[in-house]
Amino acid sequence: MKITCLSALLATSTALFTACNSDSTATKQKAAAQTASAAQRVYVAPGKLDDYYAFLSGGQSGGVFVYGIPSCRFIKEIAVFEPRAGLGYANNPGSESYLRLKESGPMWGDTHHPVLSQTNGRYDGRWLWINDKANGRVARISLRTFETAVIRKVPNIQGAHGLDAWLPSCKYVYVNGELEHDFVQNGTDPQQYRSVIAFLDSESLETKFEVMIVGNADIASSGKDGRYVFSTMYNTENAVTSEGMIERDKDAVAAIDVPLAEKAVAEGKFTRINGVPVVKPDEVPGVLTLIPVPKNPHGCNVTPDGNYVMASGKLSPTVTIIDAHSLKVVAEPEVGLGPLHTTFDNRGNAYTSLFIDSQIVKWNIQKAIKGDPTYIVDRVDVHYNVGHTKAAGSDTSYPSGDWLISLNKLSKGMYLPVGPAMPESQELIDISGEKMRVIAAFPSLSEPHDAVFLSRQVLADKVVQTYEITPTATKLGEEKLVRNGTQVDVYMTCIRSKFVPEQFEVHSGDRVTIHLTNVETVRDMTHGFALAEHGINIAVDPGQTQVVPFTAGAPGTYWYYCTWFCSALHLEMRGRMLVKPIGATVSDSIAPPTLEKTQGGPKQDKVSYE
Ligand code: RUQ
Ligand code: CUA
Ligand code: CA
Repeated sequence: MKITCLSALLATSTALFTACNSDSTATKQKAAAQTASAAQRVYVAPGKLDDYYAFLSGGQSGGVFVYGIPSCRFIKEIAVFEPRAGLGYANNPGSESYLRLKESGPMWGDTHHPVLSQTNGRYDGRWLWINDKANGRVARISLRTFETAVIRKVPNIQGAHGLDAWLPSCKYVYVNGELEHDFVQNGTDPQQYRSVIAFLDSESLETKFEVMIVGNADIASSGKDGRYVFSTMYNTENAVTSEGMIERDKDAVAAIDVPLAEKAVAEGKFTRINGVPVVKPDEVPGVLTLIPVPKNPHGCNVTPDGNYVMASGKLSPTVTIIDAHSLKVVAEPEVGLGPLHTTFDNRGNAYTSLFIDSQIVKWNIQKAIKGDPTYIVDRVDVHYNVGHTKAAGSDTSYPSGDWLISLNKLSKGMYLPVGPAMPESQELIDISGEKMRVIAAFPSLSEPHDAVFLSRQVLADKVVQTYEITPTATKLGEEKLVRNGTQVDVYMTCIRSKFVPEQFEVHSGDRVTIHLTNVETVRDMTHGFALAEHGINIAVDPGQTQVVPFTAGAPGTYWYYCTWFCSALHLEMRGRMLVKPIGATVSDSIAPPTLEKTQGGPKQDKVSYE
């Protein structure tokens, strides 16, 4: 309509102009009413809570973004595979988060697929798993604290891509190796290239076993009855060039019979490679079934009832519907150009993202299976080039059917121009009615791939107010300095608005370890500890103890101060590390200097207000 109006105006035809103008009054009124009702749908008054958490993967930002839905308000970034100095995460060599990340691989990651834990087909609010495609890792985030709890490197995998939990038990999370290589001989001959689908203990993330495949595994979705897990494969050619990867007319959906793989492992029918039992399908018939689908499929999504797997065509304008029990293809409805991912409501509809068409298409699953030509229900334009799409609860057995998020790769002119690079964009779509309705758009840092919604009710009594005090925590009144040659341990507490101690003495070159416990007992009273000239900045949440080692620099006075604005005396919340020359006498006392002593030095002259 806008375009028509515009061209009419440009044509400067009076007749057209009048027609357009009278038409536009009604149009404007309608648009205003629509805007108002859309605004109402996402309006969450200040202080009121959203209905859902949306966990968006962070892509090359290496973390997870938490948004409130429907308001689309950004709430938190969970740092996972990349240091975040502002959050005191993995930025101080020697701290717990630093060591955990460092031990697992590089200090950055590429997160694609957030997966929530389930019990009895519903989200249970325990954990969120996320993959690092770049460095072959998987992490588990605790939803009690919204912090990374475990990061593990997966052996034999390059390009840890598709991720899902084996349902219904969530005994394993499994991750797909997208990039084939020779992990047996470490050679370069493409003939020897293989990939694996790895099954990790869902809590410890230790790799329990792997199933070897020829070609690659891309996107993952688990069946719901404790038998098969599914993965799309776009490179069954096992090719090493993009032309080679699109040579065949058909690629596949891989179905792995998990109990059969477990049995093979128990019976010793595996080869141990880099410490992991690897099951080879030619030695264990039935463990891997390849279901042919049109070339280079992408998304893989099991329906909430567990009856079908949908493989989105990508290069084919179709979605292949596979019976998740018999593994037979039952239908291949055409949906539009560039189908990537499919998600579900609670009324038997599927929603497929169309990358090339820049649309979400809603279609009825049973109608498509029965060959009823009216299976397409609705289409809506998104802005622009959607990758993943996810409806609330779509991965569970009980989707909610109210909201859907469209994760768009390009935002173009959607937001104020901020240079050649623009933010990623998400759109929130109301799917509660027959017709879809785009309600809001919101930007984010680069680059969310996928998202999951979690109803706030699920976490209502699960998110902790404070960390549990650990046995190694420093208690109020028990602060101390322990010197052992050149190793100095300072056991410190903090509470509004004071560090104890407010001073300690070390020698230049000493290995100093600060053990800082935040003894606050209420939520949200985080304190920071930044140490001048030593590159140290940690954040300590209520109840938490952070340990940070460093080497004391040249002799002098170095202030440490709180980096989180915590109280009216936040700026005064600081203390001194007194570094003495090697060989000088140092005191182990952490008692504050006497008043007499502090007042002994020069003072500012009386302040005049003239
Ligand atoms: S991929 S746009 Cu990593 Cu999830 Cu499909
Ligand atoms: Cu503690 Cu600011
Ligand atoms: Ca192919």
